[in-house]
Amino acid sequence: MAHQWTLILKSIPAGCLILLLFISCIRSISCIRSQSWHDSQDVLGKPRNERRLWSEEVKHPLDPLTSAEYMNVQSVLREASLLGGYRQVLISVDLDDPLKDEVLAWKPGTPVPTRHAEVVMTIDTKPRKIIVDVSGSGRIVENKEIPGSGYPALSEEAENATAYLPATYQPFLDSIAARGIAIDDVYCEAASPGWFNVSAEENRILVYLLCYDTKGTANVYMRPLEGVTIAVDATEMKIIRYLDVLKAPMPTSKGTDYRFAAQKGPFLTFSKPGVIEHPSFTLDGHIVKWAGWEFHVRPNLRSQNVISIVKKDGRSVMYQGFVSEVFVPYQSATTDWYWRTYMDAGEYNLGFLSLPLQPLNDCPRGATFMNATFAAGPDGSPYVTDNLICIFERYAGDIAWRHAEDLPVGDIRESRPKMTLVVRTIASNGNYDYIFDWEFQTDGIIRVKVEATGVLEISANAMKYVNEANMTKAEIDKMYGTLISENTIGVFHDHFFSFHLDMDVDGPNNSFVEGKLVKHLIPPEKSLRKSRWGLEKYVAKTEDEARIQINPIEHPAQYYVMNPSKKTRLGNQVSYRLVPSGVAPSLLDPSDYPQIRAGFTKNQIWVTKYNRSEKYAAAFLTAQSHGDDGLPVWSKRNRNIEDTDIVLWYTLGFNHVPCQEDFPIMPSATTSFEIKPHNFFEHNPTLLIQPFQ
Ligand SMILES: *[C@@H]1O[C@H](CO)[C@@H](O)[C@H](O)[C@H]1NC(C)=O
Ligand SMILES: *[C@@H]1O[C@H](CO)[C@@H](O)[C@H](O)[C@H]1NC(C)=O
Ligand SMILES: *[C@@H]1O[C@H](CO)[C@@H](O)[C@H](O)[C@H]1NC(C)=O
Ligand SMILES: *[C@@H]1O[C@H](CO)[C@@H](O)[C@H](O)[C@H]1NC(C)=O
Ligand SMILES: *[C@@H]1O[C@H](CO)[C@@H](O)[C@H](O)[C@H]1NC(C)=O
Ligand SMILES: [Cu+2]
Repeated sequence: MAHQWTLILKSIPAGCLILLLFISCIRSISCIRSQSWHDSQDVLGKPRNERRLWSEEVKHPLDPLTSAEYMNVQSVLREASLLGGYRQVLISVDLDDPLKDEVLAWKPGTPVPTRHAEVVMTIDTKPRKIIVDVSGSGRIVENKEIPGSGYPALSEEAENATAYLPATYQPFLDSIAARGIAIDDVYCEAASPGWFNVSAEENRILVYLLCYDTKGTANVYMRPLEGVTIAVDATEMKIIRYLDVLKAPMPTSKGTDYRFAAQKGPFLTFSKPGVIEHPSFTLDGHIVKWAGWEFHVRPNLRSQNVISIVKKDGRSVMYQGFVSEVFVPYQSATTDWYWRTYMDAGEYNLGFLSLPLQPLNDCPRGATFMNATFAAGPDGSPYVTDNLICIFERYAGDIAWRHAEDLPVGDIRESRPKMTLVVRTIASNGNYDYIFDWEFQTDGIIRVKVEATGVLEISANAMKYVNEANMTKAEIDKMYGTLISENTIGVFHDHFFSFHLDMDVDGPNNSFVEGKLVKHLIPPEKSLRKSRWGLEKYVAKTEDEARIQINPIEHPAQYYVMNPSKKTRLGNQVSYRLVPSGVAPSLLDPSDYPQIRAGFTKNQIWVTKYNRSEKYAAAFLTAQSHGDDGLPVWSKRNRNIEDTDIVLWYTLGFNHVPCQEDFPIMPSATTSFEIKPHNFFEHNPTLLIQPFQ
């Protein structure tokens, strides 16, 4: 979930950050407002020790928009009177990818296809997509209402301005007075409320506010104004519904501070890790080359980054991979909690939420950082987020392969180090931080790792609860979570991450294969063995046949994306295998509104026919969406997916039962999956790794 501090922090006017007061907040925001694009460049120009990539040159069709292109968009919009007018809200500007065919046909060194920007706005609350041709002096080539029930991500202004409304709203002032909280200590942030088919809330862009008492702690999320619900119409900038169902005092701030400066020691210290002084990857614009891998990586407002045109040893593996959606439903149905069913990518834009990666601790020494130029509302001015992405070579002490034996002809002691290349981004979604790694291995595996860390969204609805031993079972059930500190409940919730994996294994036309592991009984006359397993492969013909709930115990299987017209020298079908992990069910009922909206969580695997418009699993318009668009709807079209361009969707997840170790800050919880070559190479592709001497 999001809040306005992201937009303050990311532009680093250091003098006006920290205080979480309404008043200083206004100051901070004017700080960023007055900061022009050129100031940002000055920030960027500061000498640093890290290598840094920040290309403002378009060398490749998929390179992100440059500041000049953003400014071109801005002037085109201004000319068309689309900026700042009555109820005209600019939400985002990003590259509109050229057609896949054009990108694949493009040859380095030749002019790139015409560059287009995709502008998302709401005009009189109606979402619109405006495509601007940014070549020459620029022009609008498309300006259309976006179909579908939802809204785009919260606008910067909505996030900002709505958070101030409670300060002048008498019922709210009464609520904080009843809790003994001073208005100057209150901090509110905007959250997207989901959709619950409540007629009073239809056809409005809504923001719900979550407010906290900042007194005595930097860990504001540990001191929520429990019981308070503030629903705001973000267009009218008006509170339309206010509830305070719990006049309870706040939990104490004791023990909530996790900052280093607040710890007393003794500290756990480590010697400085070794540095890979001369990493063996190269960067040319946004193209990364390492150990036979080649791919394009770019910052992206919605999914943080997009990895494109991934090749190994010159052969195509994947056209594009990115985080398609995130879904975090909390498992409490009380009046002040039921709506907390966040979709962080579509509702907030993960790239927009990003704060700069910190050298040394976010990414190891020797990492290369990539800055991002983004543009968002209200006027589409470009701004820079430093260190959005880091790329580094990793040696974690692991082994790529080894073998040892004592032979009459001489002993064998062969072992090869496992080196990998990591592309990392971290989204700071309000209380939570999500670390996304794309890790490329020498053996052809791409490991996609997600780590959730940060601070829990807690409930303070437990004033009399300081020890479960004093509670009845009914009282424990009514916490909908775990007591993680005195009067502090970590509420049950899930984390789902949908990945869009447009696999192009040795070319765009692929098939999806489910290889079922099947038990065979063996008659007694055939063998002393009574059973064995064998592999039965099914090629999915339609989207229907590729909706899979992974169940390794009852339905063991392997999953491949195969190129039906490519075979190895031994006649095996050239494939990449999806190796699932982090399999978690969504236990919400299919009729429950959040589940309708996040229907993609029903299956871990989906395969769809490639369609340029079908990128985001919970639809392009996600906020307050009704589930009338998105992956389940596309899949229901039941298109042919055999020997054609297909997209593999994988949903990684975990059901989070908080525990005391998650307080006051949560140790990283890690999940990952792999895409792994399977009869793609003729033999182990890592034979040529030279051992360390
Ligand atoms: C944020 O809100 C404050 C107070 O209402 C206002 O002064 C400021 O201009 C707003 N900034 C933006 C970007 O809307
Ligand atoms: C929403 O509510 C209306 C009116 O009560 C009802 O007709 C409709 O079926 C509901 N929609 C969903 C998806 O449940
Ligand atoms: C609560 O439980 C703890 C641990 O069993 C016990 O020491 C304490 O006396 C109990 N307090 C009350 C008020 O029952
Ligand atoms: C491509 O996707 C869009 C959006 O879902 C849809 O309107 C269109 O019909 C799709 N085209 C095909 C050929 O499936
Ligand atoms: C891929 O398959 C489509 C049909 O789905 C066909 O039109 C196209 O020619 C094929 N492309 C290649 C490169 O084989
Ligand atoms: Cu969690």
